[in-house]
Amino acid sequence: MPKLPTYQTDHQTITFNNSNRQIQLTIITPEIIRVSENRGDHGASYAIEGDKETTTTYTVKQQPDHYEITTAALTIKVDAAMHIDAYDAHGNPLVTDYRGSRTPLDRGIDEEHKKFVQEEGHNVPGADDQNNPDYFQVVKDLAPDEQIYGLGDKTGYLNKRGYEYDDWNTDNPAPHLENFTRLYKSIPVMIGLKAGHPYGLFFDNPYRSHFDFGKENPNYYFYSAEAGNLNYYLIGGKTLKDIVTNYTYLTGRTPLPQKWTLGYQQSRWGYSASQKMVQDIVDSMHKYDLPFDVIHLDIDYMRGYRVFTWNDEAYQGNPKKFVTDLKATGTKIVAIIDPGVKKDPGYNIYDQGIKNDYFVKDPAGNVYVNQVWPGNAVFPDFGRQAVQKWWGKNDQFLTDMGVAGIWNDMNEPASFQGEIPQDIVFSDHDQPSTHKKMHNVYGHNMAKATYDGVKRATDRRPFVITRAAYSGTQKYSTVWTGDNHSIWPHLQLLIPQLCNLGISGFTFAGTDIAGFGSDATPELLTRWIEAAIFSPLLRNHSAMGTRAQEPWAFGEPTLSIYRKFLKLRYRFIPYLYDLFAKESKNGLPLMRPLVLNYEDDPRVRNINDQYMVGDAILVAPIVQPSQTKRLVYLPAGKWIDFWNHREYEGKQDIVVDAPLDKLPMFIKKGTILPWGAEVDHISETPDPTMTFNVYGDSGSYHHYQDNGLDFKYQHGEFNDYLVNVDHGQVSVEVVHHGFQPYRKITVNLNNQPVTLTYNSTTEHYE
Ligand code: MIG
Repeated sequence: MPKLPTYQTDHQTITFNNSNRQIQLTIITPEIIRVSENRGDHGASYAIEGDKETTTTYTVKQQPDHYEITTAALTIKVDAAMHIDAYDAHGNPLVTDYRGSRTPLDRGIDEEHKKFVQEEGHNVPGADDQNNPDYFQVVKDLAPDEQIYGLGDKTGYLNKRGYEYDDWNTDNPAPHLENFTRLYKSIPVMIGLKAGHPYGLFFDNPYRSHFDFGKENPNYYFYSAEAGNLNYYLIGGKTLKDIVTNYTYLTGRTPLPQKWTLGYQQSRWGYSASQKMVQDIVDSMHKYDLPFDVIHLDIDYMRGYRVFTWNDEAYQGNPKKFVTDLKATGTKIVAIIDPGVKKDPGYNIYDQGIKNDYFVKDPAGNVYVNQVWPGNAVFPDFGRQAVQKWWGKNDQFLTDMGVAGIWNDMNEPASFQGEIPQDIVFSDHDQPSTHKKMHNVYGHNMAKATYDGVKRATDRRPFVITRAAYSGTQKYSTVWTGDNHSIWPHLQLLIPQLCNLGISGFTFAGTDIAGFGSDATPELLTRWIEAAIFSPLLRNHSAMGTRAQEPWAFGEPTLSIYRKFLKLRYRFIPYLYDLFAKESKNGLPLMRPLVLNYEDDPRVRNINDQYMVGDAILVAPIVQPSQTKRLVYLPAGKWIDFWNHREYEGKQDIVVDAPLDKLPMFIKKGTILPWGAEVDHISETPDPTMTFNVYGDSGSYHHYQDNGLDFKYQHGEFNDYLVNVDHGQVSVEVVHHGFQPYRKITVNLNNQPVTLTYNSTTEHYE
């Protein structure tokens, strides 16, 4: 029998040694165990901040042919060959090493073809190049009944099984379809169900890497990386929800946003070239009675695309006045900032960066130049504290103008004259490193710098939107899915894409409504606003030169339908905000795949055209042209049609009518939902009243209220209401009281309103 490795324990780390390898297991919590092998890379994690290890009891047991490391939730077996196998508390296998050797597909590919595939961006052979001396791979068993979710913003379907992906952030303008292996973000987490047993697997290594989920061979899946340490986390839990909660415990959760960020946002590349164009959009929003909160300024507001400048002449010499006046009427401005700094001696940002040595350099020590929007440009070295501080401080140029949020683009980083070479010197936690290592965390570091800068400057909850991201960026920034197109497949894509982002920790996400590139049609625009109406970030954005797609662009009936859905969105903002308050504690996304709520039901394990909002709302949009009826799968329970209140038994497929102006929606029976007042934007003054709708005759619900702006809630300035309905008996309690309560609360019970008034003497609703 082969000899078992020796081992030592040091607190919660167990180090296994044999003649050629040293592998460590670190018990982070009973449900999270890290597996690592030092392969010479150093530098701390970008995804995980602070010490996550909690005091955990565990045992190490020696069996004849393996060791067993056991916590309350997980057992890891380590054998003589250092295979690592993880089981849940009942002995069900979760993540086990594949014992065979890989049998790669013969792709019959010649060199010319390889180059073509690479240029098309469909594949990055580098990440699975077994001839590279730094290459390593982790190959695990794939069960016949196993689904794999997560991985952030990847294209394709909810269940990633059968597909391959790469992590190497890229900006590819071609329509993102299911054969794309990579997009703008690298979020290397798998959330899996193996024979119905949930697990998570997080590979925390920013180098270029590759995932194959049974495409090469249905018996295994593998992860490979071009360099870096072996460093992965095995995550257990009783449910898929526990897995997401544990993963976000590790990498962080989206903090509570300002409430107005949940309002409707209108954008188009080109508006911001003049004050008049922006004003015209604002005026049209008002004229057509469309509720909204934000207008975005794309790159045209700057002087020659120089970041942290404003083309004042196009804004009547006083952009600050413009932004401030808009704010007074309830409209917020979000402005874009790219990382590339125009190479332009005499321009203050360039000069400061050169003087302080803030830009990345080639190995010979010359500042590296590539091209982006301003022409020749240089790139801040965001892996350095001083550079992050400087950048964050520059954001004050915008916040001082009254700009309410910052949109970070091009931070993969994208560049027009070929990709930045791998050996360009980028810092890694202040130590010299390379683009090869820092590429995938560039956007993360930029977003963090922006978040910190805006927080320091405003003391509001920063609203940052980023295109590139790494695991953990959710702590700092909202994301959007980049340059989609006005095509039906991209309307279809938004459901699995936002659901997978959500269970990968990125709950605050959205797609460009009606598509960025290509030309929208009235029907596509209509179905898109319906499908996306619960997407946490709700923004219509398009590329200059494409057909206009503002709500009014196609006249009636598109405008009226669009208006109806925007008004509906605002009614649901209190519910969405409640979900954010919960998410900031448990990491569970707002918009979620059905499998997250009903993992035991095999029917929901790859539903790509329905989603849920929290636990209460099931949404089944129309995502095909000319379709006016569809099949909807209702999972266990009883469901109430939102529009006509008809009740359905779950665990069945039903056919619903969905004419152009209807979004099929079902509310879980027994739910109480807050129902915001009809408003034209989210006001900064507290709502005086609140309404709750009851679906059924019993239920209970926690509702959260605070000022929706700053960090006072962290010092107790919020209310937590408990609304209870028991067979028609209504009660409301303020279980945490730290904010001005609603004067009146109305609970609609089977269309019978019950109104309660706050008695400030007894501090009760009566
Ligand atoms: O190379 O700033 O994804 O939203 O409108 C294109 C112009 C640069 C890409 C972003 C898009 C934005 C556009 N940008």
